Amino acid sequence: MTDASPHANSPATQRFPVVVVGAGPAGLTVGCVLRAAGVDCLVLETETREFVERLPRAGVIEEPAVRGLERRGLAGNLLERAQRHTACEFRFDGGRHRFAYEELTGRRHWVYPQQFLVTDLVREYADVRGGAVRFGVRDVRLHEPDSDRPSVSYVCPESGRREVVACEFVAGCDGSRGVTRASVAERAAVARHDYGIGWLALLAEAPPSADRVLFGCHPDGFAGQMPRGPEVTRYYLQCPPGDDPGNWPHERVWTELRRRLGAAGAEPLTEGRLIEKRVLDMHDYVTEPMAFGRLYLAGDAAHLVAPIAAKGLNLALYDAFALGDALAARLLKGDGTGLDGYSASCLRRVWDYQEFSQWLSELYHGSAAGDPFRAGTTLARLRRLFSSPAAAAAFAERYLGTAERY
Ligand code: RFL
Repeated sequence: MTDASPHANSPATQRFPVVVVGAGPAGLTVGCVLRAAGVDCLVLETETREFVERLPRAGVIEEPAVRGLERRGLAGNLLERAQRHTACEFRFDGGRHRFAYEELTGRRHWVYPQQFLVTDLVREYADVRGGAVRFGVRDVRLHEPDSDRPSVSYVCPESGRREVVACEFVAGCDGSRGVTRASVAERAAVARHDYGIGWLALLAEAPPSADRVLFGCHPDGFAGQMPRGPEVTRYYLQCPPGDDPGNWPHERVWTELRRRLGAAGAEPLTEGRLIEKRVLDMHDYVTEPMAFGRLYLAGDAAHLVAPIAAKGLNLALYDAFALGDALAARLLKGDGTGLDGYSASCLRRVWDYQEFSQWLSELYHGSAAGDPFRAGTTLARLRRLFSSPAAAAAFAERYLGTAERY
């Protein structure tokens, strides 16, 4: 919500150069970058610390994002503990097709569950770099983000009182359901894309069935396996959008996974208890611009990219690096060039990644579209990845990430 004035008569009770709304990967990274530069900021988060540190979502991190974290002193545990992946495997037409992307790009994917990264970032921000953070706040509101003196208010969970924080800049990092994006809804242009496809997102208490990511492009629908660690594995099954996870009991899930990931010579799937089962409707959006007065949006607050290409966390981190650096330059040196160019340069990267996600969606789902023509072109696209070095190189480049171009 945007209110014209924070509190009719009461003065702001706290003052920070930057208020960061949201303690996800984007908000915590902005906070860490600012603290490292010596800029004070306050992070506001509606959930508890325990909740954000346990939320399992992403797991695949691109090499440029890892290097970006490393340069900012944020990759210690990740470098020590993450799995390095050098290849993935497509399964289609009854066969297994290994795609060795490291050989083509010299790059790897890093597999590190998002909740581990968030845990590292919270610790670094709050416990090591001494950043201020309030967890469990309620009813966050933005006030006058277009003015020179914006403020943010929230209801304190302990006292139940509304607290007001005066600031110079607001970083809107509160994800797809946050208040910062909603506060500019009337002024923003929002481009949306709905794939008309659902994914049943599963976490199985079982070691991975293969040490690489598997993509099953099957006439019955897409299936995927993404290793997350020695004891937990993520699986996906294409399903109708809005499907009820209750329609997917244990036996049905494993039967479908075996069918869609089945291929000659494939190792059997390692079954385990399903500890998460939720249906994600595949959709994207992009909010333009990403800057409104002194409010700067980052991560899912600005753009959502369906998990098809595993890019959302990566985009959130690239935004956060750029925003943290730009805010520090503006506040410490009076250099506003980074902030001026922030929205346009992030959006070029976001659209590039959205286009890849859309392209990849056809590769994953075209065989099951119920349209023999699309099934035929999808199979041709899949075969081309393994017969044309140019097509393989183009895919590998985008799969591994093109972020440094922007
Ligand atoms: P987040 O992580 O949603 O964090 C936003 C934070 O803001 C808080 N919040 C508020 N705080 C204060 N005031 C309010 N009014 C607030 N409203 C909300 C929330 O509680 C939360 O703590 O956004 P951020 O930081 O932009 O990070 C984005 C990523 O989390 C997201 O893009 C990825 O998880 C997407 N994604 C994947 N991305 C990848 O790069 N690789 C993957 O392999 C990958 N797998 C996935 C995914 C997303 C998934 N789901 C659940 C949609 C797998 C799944 C299943």
